[in-house]
Amino acid sequence: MAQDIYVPDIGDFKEVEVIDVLVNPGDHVEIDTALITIETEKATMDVPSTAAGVVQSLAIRKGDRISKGGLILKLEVSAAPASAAPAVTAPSTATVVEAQRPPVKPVAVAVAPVVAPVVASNLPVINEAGFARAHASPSVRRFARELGVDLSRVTGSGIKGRITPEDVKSWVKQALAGGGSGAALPKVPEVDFAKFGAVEVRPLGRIQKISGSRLHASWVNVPHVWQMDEADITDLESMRKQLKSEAEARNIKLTPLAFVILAVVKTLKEFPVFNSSLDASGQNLVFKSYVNIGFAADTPNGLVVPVIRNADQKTVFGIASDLAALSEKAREGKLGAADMQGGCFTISSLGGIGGTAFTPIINAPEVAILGVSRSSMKSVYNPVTHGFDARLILPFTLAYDHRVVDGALGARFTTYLARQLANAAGLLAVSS
Ligand code: CAO
Repeated sequence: MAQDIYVPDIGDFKEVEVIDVLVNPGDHVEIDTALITIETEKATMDVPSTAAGVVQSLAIRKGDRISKGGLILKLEVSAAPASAAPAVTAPSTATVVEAQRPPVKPVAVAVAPVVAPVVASNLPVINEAGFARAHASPSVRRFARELGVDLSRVTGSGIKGRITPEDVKSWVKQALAGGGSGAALPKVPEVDFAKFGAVEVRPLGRIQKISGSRLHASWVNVPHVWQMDEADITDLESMRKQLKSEAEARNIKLTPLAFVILAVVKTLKEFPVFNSSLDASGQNLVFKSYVNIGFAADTPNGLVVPVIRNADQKTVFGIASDLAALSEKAREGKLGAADMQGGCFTISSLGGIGGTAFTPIINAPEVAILGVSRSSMKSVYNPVTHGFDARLILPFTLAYDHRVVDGALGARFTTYLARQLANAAGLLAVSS
């Protein structure tokens, strides 16, 4: 037998927005099962079923506006309709809603029935004040209680940031995946782009998927600080030009990056903590006596990081030669796993493309990365002549793991590095 289910008495509210439809045709519902969630100016509340049965058809959709007596859905009921209809479940604020169809006395429903949490042992203790303030319907609150989820930690992806059952589920999944740390990430809202125009879906490439998850792991695990600085490379650039013919004779292309690597190696020797890594426990630093420098290479298949081994034992020509050979191998997609392992510190150079600065993500478990941008001529004050000189200035950014490196040390590193780059003769003296 079919039975219509109507909106009960919801107090003085009229034309209230339906912010969620909680059932679909074919679903079995019991008396009290939440059917829809509505939102008034004061509260969010669930409207429960007044009968048990199977949903035949829905009369409303998300976003519709309803008032008392409006049809919600048709139900195929197996038994006689329940004589006493339940109340609208308590709203998420402290308001107690009077609601019955047919109208009867107001009934207050406990907001927080304490059910033994299913996964509570892995989740942080619930902050009751925060839980009470969370923007969620009673059914979602009940669901969160059952799972032991503190709603104050969950970010809502629903209308006006309302927390949906899916948000609670994904929070639990992430908390469990995070080894019980409870450090769940808020979900990025899902958008049906096709609703707004034609779209084409292309899967990410293999390298993008691998580097994407490593970058994401670093982004969420490592507290980054970015220290910007610039170096006067006027003398270094003239030195590079002088060395060009010698490089060509050796069949080597000498780009500024080879000199930057040389200067970084010297700086790492001065500040060995930047050549270390935190061990898996996060309690110890592993210092390496070798210096292997990774560099980000842009390839048709995505970003890869080949490694120049023992860069501290190489001349600028040796470094430039490795740089060119590994870059070519990378672009041809021929790098082996060994070519990309053992790095201590990474350099990402966008100098060949452009830009004045960027903030690179650390290639964890390394503790720092250097981002190099494009050099340009600038007018620089000369304290001796009190005039301005045209100088070639190279901007760069050091990103470091703040668990390992303090701000003062980060600034000392960049200052020292800038000094090495400015002192071309001194730099090349170490590059025998
Ligand atoms: N300022 C001004 N010019 C620069 C420069 C700088 N900082 N760095 C390089 N150049 C110039 C070079 O001298 C070269 O000029 P010529 O062709 O006139 O000699 C030109 O730019 C191109 O250099 P290059 O890119 O071929 O060579 P490279 O050694 O500088 O870099 C490599 C090699 C593999 C790092 C680079 O090709 C590359 O892939 N860069 C992109 C890295 C990347 O994607 N990083 C972002 C990763 S996400 O954080």
